Amino acid sequence: MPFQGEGEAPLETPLGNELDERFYTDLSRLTPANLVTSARSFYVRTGASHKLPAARPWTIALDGLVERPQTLDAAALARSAQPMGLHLMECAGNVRLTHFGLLSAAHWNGVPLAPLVERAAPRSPATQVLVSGFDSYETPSQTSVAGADWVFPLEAFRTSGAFLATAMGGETLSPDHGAPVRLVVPGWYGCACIKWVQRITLVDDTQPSTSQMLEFAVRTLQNGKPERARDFQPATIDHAAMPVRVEHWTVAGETVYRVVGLLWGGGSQAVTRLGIRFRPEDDFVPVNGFRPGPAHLPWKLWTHLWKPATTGFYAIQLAVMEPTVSARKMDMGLYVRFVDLA
Ligand SMILES: Nc1nc2c(c(=O)[nH]1)N[C@H]1C(S)=C(S)[C@@H](COP(=O)(O)O)O[C@H]1N2
Ligand SMILES: [Mo]
Repeated sequence: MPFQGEGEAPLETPLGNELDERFYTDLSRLTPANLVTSARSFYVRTGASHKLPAARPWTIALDGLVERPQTLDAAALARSAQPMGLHLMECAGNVRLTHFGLLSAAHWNGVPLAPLVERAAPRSPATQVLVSGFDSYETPSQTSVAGADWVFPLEAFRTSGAFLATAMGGETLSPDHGAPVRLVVPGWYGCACIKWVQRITLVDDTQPSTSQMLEFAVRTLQNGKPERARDFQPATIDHAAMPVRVEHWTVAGETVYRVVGLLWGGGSQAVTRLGIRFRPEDDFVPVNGFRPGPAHLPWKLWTHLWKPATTGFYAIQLAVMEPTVSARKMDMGLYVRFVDLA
């Protein structure tokens, strides 16, 4: 069944240029046996700049409030890169109008960032790290603000397992995904996962928020637009769930619908009860094919057999039926999807 009200943007097709380049992943094809997005299907939000210096060698300055400034060589990082696991990325601006296609999960190779920062020996006033990427384009953007820098609390790299990635899906990073080196911060929105990393600077509490942080303040659910980076909440992804496909079956002459969906976000916090409803005035009922597990990293599929009483227009919404779980965007209705059973 097609989802209604999701715009005309084609999936898995390169669209636009440079800062306005987009590529939307087709999530409807996910199956339990294939939960990994291939490198060529992985979403793109911002393509490689035409001005991107094809600098060989590419180096990353690691300096600021440190005892031992470092110069990281991208080729050396790629040689020492290790498998970092299967991690999901989601754009904080992932919306219904583009089929929620700014969401993908892949295997990454890279180098953990926390030990690299340790090696530079941060000096006492350093409390935060500014990661800066190349972000200058030939074509002015219609929708985005240039500048790609994010400021992280020092301990965030350790707790999140952040790494400098040099490969995705077993392939060297493509230009559009941030070659030669990009940041991946597991559990954080994509806006913090800076591509084309050029500089890593240790800074103190007075560091102002960057244009990228301010651009994404609303979409990462900040309290206003804090002037200082230290007043930003971690841009982590809450629990979220949505249907990715509604299947229509005829079984022994009877019409049955099967809703297949994703559950993701929430770090390593497990979900034991997932609810679903088909009309805003209904109560949530347990998803009948949901198998609670210890964790659902980075994402997991669920199914729900549905026998609607009548034809009509339905709004499918999910909820975590546990009061201690934070699922703000899902609870705001941002992931509701519509089907029309004519
Ligand atoms: N230098 C730079 N890095 C960037 C961006 C950007 O515009 N410039 N966009 C960010 C956003 S908003 C997202 S969602 C992710 C997307 O990464 P992907 O295109 O590889 O999926 O990259 C992030 N890193
Ligand atoms: Mo994003």
